[in-house]
Amino acid sequence: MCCTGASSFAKTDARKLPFPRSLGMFAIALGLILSPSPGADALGASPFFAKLQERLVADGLEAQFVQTLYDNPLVKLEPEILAANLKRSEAVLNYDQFLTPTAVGRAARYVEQHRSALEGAQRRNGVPPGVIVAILMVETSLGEQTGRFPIFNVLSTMAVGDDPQVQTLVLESLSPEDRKQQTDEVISQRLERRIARGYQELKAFLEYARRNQVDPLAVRGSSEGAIGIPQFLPSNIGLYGKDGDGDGTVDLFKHDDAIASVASFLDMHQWRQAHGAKAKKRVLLHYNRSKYYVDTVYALAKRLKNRAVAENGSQQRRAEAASPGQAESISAIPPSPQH
Ligand SMILES: [Ca+2]
Repeated sequence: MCCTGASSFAKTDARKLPFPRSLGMFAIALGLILSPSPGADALGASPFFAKLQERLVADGLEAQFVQTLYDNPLVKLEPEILAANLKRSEAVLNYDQFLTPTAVGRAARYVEQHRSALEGAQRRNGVPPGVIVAILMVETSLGEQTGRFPIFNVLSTMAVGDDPQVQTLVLESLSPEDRKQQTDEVISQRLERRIARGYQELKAFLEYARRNQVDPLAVRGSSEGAIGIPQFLPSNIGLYGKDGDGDGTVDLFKHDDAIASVASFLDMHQWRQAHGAKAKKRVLLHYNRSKYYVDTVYALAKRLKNRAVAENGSQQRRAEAASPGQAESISAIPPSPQH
């Protein structure tokens, strides 16, 4: 389910671009100017990405690296993916699925399996395990659904989204029904936000790939460009990504790194300074601006905490029954099984 789609750090400082107020009129005008518009079989890298490559090199990326990437036949424009994001309505997504007994049970087992990383993150960043795990659950079902889209193509398409031909292709990918569900104004704003962050995220992604010896063409993620178990946008990997397993690289497809990175993100957004549900939820809003998302993460974290407390209580009672008067207080997380 990958980050409930629209999740994942939707926060960006959207650079305001001149954009038509009426997409309908805009599309008609473009159709007249550009007819016939490029078809689906003309979506190879060239010529859409030519200026983009120049810009990346001018901004410091190695020319040979950039050229080799864009020469690869796997690289292409993906207007359908960009269009799909414009028609999604997060309000109708089913967040209840994360609060079922089955989901809570899975999350609780995840806490057990990754206890060491979670406790380390709590020590370093003050973020409780339940909160981290709740985020990973809602983002990617604990790493099971990290996204199937080729990130390099997605971000490259966003980065050239201010090209009128690209915008036409994106709009043509929306069905009349899609167009009816929202006003042109809303569609326009959604597209504008993605265009505004496209280049910055692409550049951050390539820098991340270089730094961590990752093949950019091999990375798959969400249709919004978010990556890994915690669904970080690339610009956030550099800011908040942490090497949780100590292997020298940040790999958000690894659980230890994902856990450490979520804790780092929340810590740097003042989790420890936030007191009470309202303040904590305000911090979570930095992770995802959706109220539904935040309420769900908070509720799941609370259930995990209550469950851990209940388990502790029953363990303590068993210990007291076995050795009356000897039981000691234990942490909110039940102790590890002995191997
Ligand atoms: Ca690592």
